[in-house]
Amino acid sequence: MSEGQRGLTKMNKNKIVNYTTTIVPTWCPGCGNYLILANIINALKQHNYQKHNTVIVYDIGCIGNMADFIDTYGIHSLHGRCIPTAVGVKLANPNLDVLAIGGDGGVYGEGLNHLVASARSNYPIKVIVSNNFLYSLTTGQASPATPKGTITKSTPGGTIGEPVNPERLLKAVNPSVFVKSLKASDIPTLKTSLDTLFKTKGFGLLDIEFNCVSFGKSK
Ligand SMILES: Cc1ncc(C[n+]2csc(CCOP(=O)(O)OP(=O)(O)O)c2C)c(N)n1
Ligand code: SF4
Ligand SMILES: [Mg+2]
Repeated sequence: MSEGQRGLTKMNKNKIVNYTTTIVPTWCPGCGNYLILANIINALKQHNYQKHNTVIVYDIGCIGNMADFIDTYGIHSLHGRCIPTAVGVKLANPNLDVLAIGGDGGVYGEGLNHLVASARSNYPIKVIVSNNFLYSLTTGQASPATPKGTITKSTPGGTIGEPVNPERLLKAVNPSVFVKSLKASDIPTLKTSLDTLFKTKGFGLLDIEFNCVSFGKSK
């Protein structure tokens, strides 16, 4: 590392970096994504992530809109494709800090095989799932995370299959990865789990659950 680079690193450590943009989120009032956003920004600060060295790849959906609210490098990718895009970024430049942020529909549905493949290969990316148990941006169809028997617009007779369990799934394909499911409203656990995720050297996934206040069962 050159003298100049060392100076830059020292300077960044000593100042509080503001990771927020000026764009106001349009999520519904009370949406759990606000909690997830605030705590990701805290984790970026606490772990001294540098904007020029951080790439966040977003999936599609309500959660994908987070691409507008965090001021690092970012890619708003395709539905189900945040993980392979993030893996590609990391392989192209292993020095970058790379996160993938998606919904349950994208990560456990359209992108499930990408999730399994990247966990098996232990690619060093951090995956954060905003799990609202539904396809919410498209107004509330069932996703692979929807609890069995739930009546939705796309399942008038109730969902048939068991929901994907990310902890059991990923531990089965690679016991060494960090994977944890938690409720977004459990703020102490959310903070400590994000801390663990950010310290994880290999592949890690945090599944953060909340009920969609507009299309979820709490309505
Ligand atoms: C390849 C592809 N398939 C389907 C869609 C339509 N689509 C847009 S958002 C969405 C649901 C997103 O659900 P989820 O990933 O859980 O995110 P949420 O909106 O719940 O945050 C779907 C099916 C799309 N944009 N691209
Ligand atoms: S539809 Fe649901 S997930 Fe989407 S912004 Fe509104 S409350 Fe949040
Ligand atoms: Mg969803």
